[in-house]
Amino acid sequence: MMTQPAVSASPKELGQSIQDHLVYSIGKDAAHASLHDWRVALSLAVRDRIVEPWFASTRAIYGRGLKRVHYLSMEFLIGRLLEDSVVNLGLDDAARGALKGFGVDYDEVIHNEPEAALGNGGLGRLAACYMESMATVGCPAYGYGLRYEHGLFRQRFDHGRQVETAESWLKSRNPWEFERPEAAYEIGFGGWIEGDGPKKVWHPEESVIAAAYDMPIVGWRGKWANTLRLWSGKPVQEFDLERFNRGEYVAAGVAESLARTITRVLYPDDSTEAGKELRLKQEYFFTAASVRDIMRRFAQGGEPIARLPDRVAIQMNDTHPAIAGAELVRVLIDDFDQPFDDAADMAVRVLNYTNHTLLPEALEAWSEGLFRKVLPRHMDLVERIDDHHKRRNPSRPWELSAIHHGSVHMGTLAFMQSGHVNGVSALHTDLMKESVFHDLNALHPDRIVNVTNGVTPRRWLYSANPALSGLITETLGSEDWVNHLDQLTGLEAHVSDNGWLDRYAAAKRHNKVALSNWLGETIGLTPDPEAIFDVQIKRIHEYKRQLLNVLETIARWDEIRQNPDADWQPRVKIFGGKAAPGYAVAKEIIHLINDVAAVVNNDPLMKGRLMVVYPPNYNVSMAVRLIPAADLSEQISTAGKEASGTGNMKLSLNGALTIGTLDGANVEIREHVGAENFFLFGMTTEQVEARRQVPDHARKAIADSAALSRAISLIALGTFGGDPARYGRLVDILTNWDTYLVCSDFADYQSTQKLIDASYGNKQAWNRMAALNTARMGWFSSDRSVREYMGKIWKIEGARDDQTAQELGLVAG
Ligand code: 26Q
Repeated sequence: MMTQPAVSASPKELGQSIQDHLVYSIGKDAAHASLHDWRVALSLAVRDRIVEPWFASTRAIYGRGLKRVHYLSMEFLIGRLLEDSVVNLGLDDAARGALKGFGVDYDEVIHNEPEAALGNGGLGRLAACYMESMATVGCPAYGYGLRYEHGLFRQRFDHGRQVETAESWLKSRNPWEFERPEAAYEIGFGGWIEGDGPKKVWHPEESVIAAAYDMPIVGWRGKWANTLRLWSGKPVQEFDLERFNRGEYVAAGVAESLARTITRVLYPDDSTEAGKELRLKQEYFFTAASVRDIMRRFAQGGEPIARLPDRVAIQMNDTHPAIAGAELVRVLIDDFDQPFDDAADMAVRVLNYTNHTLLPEALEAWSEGLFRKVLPRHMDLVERIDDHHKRRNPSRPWELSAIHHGSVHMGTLAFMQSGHVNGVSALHTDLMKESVFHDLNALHPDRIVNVTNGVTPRRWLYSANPALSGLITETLGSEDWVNHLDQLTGLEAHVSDNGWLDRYAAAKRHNKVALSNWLGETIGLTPDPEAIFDVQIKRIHEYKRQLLNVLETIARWDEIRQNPDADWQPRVKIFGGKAAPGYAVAKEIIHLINDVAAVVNNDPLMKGRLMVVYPPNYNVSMAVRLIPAADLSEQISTAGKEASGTGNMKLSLNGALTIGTLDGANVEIREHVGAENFFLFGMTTEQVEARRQVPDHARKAIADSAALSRAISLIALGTFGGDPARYGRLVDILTNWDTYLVCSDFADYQSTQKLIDASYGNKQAWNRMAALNTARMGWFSSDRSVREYMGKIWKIEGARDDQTAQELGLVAG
C-alpha cells in the first residue's frame, strides 16, 4: 500500500506557485532570474505547502492537550533543507517537472542552497535526524537552538595544511525561517544581586535580547510538522544616540557589541577543552530564552503549575544546556511563586539529559569564579540545588557535589536535576554506569537508561541513494519501508538470488561511478570504480584513530613497492573531516594524510593499486555523496572512546561493510548484521585498560611488527613532505605515549585489511554481505530511537498513527 502524500501538487500547480513567488516575493521575472532566485522561489513554494500540516499539528497539540518535548541543543547540523522538504512532501517529480518547464535544472537548484552547518559533528547531526524523525512519527516537539550567523568553518588545504575560513550561510535570504518579533526575551549577564529572601532581585550588568526565528520541520509525507526555534542576539537598545551626540562614539555602541557577538559564530570544538566566557554566555542565552518561552506557553494554558510535568518534557542534548535546570528553578520561584524545594523537585520531573562522551577533557566544567561573574544568581541557585540534592540523598558522599575543587561540573549538575539520564549506545551506557556516573548511579539506580542512536532513513537512504532505494521499493512492492525501516528484512529473501544481487551491486557501482566523476571535477582525481572504496569520514581526533588508517596506508604503499607484481586488490582510501582549529595534533594528522596522498598518488607503481583522496570541507552534503558509494566503513576508534557513532550506521545501511572495533554502536551493528558480515579487529575495552598498564606498550608493538616499524621510520625519515622534523611530534606520540593504542592494535588491523582484500575478490560473496547489511540495519532508524525516548523518557504518546491523522484531517486520503 502506498502512503499518500498529505500534500500533492502537479508540476503545473507547483510551477505556478514558483512563478508567483519569483514575481511577487522576489521581484524578478523568469527571463532575468538567477539560479539563486529560482532556488528561493522553489523553497517558498514548498514552504507554502508545509504551513498547513504545521498549523494542523499545532491545532492537534492544543486540541488534544498533548504533551510536548523541548529538545535543547547548542547544535543542529541540518545541512540543506530544500531537498529534505521536497522529498518528504513527495514533491520531487513535480519540482523537477516544474523547473524543467522554465528551462532550469532541479539538481543545480538543490545544490545552490548553502548548508545550515550549525553543528560540529555527531551530536549536532543527531539533533537534526531527531527533529526529522519526531516530525515523521508525530511526536509533538519543539527544537531550541542558536541561530549562528557563521556555522562551522569552511576547510581548505594549503600545501596539505588545514586553513579555516568563515562560513556565511545567512549571506543570502533564508527562505525557511519566520522571524517572530513577538517572541523576544531580555537575557542578562553579570551584575549583582539584591535581597536575601528566596525571591532575589538580580541587576544584570549587561543584557541582550533573544529574538526568535522559526523553521518548520516536516516529516515523511507531510503528515506532521514541528518547529525549530533558533535564537538570535539583538541589542536591547539599538544605539545610544545621546552618548553618541556627547562624542562618546565607542561607548555609544557598547550595548550593541555583545548582542552582535553572542550568536556570531559556532564554537568549532569537538570534545576538546574550551572554557571560554563567550561560550558560557551563549549557553545561558539560548537556554534561558528557551525555558522562558516554554514557561510562557505553559502559563497561557492557564493550568496549575502541578500539571507542568504532564505537558512539558525538556531534553538537554549533552550538558551545554544544563543551566536550564537552574533557570527553570528560578522561573518557578520568581514567576510561579513556588517554594525552592518544590521547584527543585518539579525540575527533576521535567528535565532529562543525554550524555555523548566519557572523554575527561570533554566533560564540561566552569570555574566557580567565572560562573559567578557571568551568572551570579545562577551560581547561588546551583549551590542550593546541590544542597537540596544532598538533603534528599543523605547518604551522598561529599565528592559527589556539583561544585568541586572550585569548578562547577555540568554533568553532575545535569544528572542531579534529571528524571532520566541516557547514554547513546548500549556499551556507552554501561560504561557511564561504571565510570563517570558510578556513584550517582548507585544513588539513583533507575535514572540511567540507554537509547541507542539512529539516523533518518529519509535523508540517508531514500534521498541520498536513489539507485538503491529504487531497487528496495521495487523489491518490497511499496515505499512503506521509508518510515518502517524494519521492513528492510524483507530483502533477506533475495540475497541468494544472483540476479537480484547483481542489481544490488549495479546500484553500488552506479554510485561509485558518480562519486569518481565528482572527485574528478572537484579535486582532479578519478578513482577506478573497480577498486575498494574505503571510507573514513568524521571529525579528526586522536581517539578516532585516523593515524591507524594512515599507517596501514603507508605500510601498503611500502609493500606494493617491494612487490608490485603480487595480486593486489585495488584500493582507494577516502578521508573526510575537519580538525578543531586549536587542536594542533589533529591538524598534523590532516597534513600527514595529504602528504601521504601526494606521494602515493604520484607513484607510478601505485597505478591501479592504491590511491588516497581527501576532498576538503567534508560536510553533510559531501556525506550524502560519499556514503552511498562506500564499500568499506572505517570505525576504528579505541574501544571505550566513541560514545556511539552515527556515520557507522549510515554506511552500513547503504551497504558498506564495517572494519571496526567493539566500540560504541559498532557492537550493536555487528549483532544486527551478523558477525560474519562485519570485520572485527582490535582490543576490547577491558583489554585496552590492561594494555595501558604495560610499560612501553607502543615500543613493544612496534618491535613486534616489521610493517609498523617501517611505516613509522618512513614518516620519521621525511618520506612524506621531505622534512624529517615535520612529523616529529606525531612520531613521538606514537612511540612514547600512544594514549589511544594505535600501535598495539596495528597488527590486527593490518591483517584484517588483508582479509578484506581477499574477501572482496569474491564479488558474489561480498555483495551478499553488503546486501545483508542493508537488510538488517532497519533497527538503526532514528524513528526507533525517537519512539524509545517517547516511551522510556518523555512519556509522550505518538500524536498520530495513520488513523488519528485522518481523523484530524492531516492526511489527504
Ligand atoms: C564543549 C565545551 C566547549 C566547547 C565545545 C564543546 C563541545 C562541542 C561539541 C563538546 C562536544 C561536542 C560534540 C560532541 C559530539 O559530537 N559527540 C558525538 O555525539 C554523537 C551523537 O551521540 C556520537 O555518535 C559520537 O560518538 C560522539 O562523539
